[in-house]
Amino acid sequence: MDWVKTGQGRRDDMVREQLKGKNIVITGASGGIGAEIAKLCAASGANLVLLARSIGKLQLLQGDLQKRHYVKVDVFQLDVSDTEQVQKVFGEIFASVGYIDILVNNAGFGVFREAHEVTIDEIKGMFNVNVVGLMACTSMVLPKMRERRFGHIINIASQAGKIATPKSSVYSASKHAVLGYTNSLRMELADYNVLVTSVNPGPIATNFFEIADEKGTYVKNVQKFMLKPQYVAQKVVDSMLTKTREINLPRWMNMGSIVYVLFPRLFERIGRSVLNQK
Ligand code: NJP
Repeated sequence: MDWVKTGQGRRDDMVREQLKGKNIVITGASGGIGAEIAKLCAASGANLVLLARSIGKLQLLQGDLQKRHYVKVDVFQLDVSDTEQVQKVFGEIFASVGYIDILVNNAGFGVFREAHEVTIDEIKGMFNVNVVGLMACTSMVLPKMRERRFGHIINIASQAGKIATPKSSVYSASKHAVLGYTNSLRMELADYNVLVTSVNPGPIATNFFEIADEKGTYVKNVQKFMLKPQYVAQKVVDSMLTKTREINLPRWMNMGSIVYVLFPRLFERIGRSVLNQK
């Protein structure tokens, strides 16, 4: 009985209806936010293409989603930092599904250490995955999305792309790059009806910190305001095929970035110790 549904209930139905039968590609779908986004999209009747290096985890998720939701789920092993592999895999994706409606660039990782402690290989690793990989996957979908004048590119960036904090110089730089790219892309694609959204979360309870936070200091310090991956995923899915410029979570954290832009010197002076949680 639709007439008794709340505003939220009606919105959920609309999202579900919009995503039904759409082809959605998610990078880094073997765990964390990516896997949660995949579950919600499958529940909405979307066809999925799931990408990550851990093919075994992808196959488990594929089996589960197909059984629960009767949707088509393709999985491909892909290291997004290998640009030749990106071209090959996207060729196979187009051969399998024809076109892509939504690309979620989610694959990424961070290493939280002071700049002088990060190795050159780690610097290259973060930029090759978080930045070059994201751009390479985007390049693969752009020609068809522009031609069809339809599509949505969702880039998982970070609040670290807006406020750089101690011990995250390289990760933060990589996410600043993602935001710069995303903002330009949005303007380039505005006349082609292709939507572009950035997602800027604060800390989320995922395996991300197994690599990022070797000593567990950060996780301990920010435990009380860690976001649940299911919550972040729901916000991402709610934004699909809508003109959402940015998703900032939690909202209060984004206020910090606004104050930072307005009063950078003061913010760094006062905020340095508060921001030094790693
Ligand atoms: O992390 P995690 P999240 N090629 O570790 C994949 C951003 N973020 O879900 O390849 C392809 O559970 C990896 O798969 P696998 C963050 O920067 C997070 O939290 O099999 N895929 C796995 O599926 C990232 O962009 C927080 O190992 C690669 C996935 O990426 C996104 O959220 C806060 C890959 C990572 O899952 C998802 O991270 C924030 C590669 N080379 C932004 N390398 C947070 N958690 O606090 C990794 O602001 N993956």
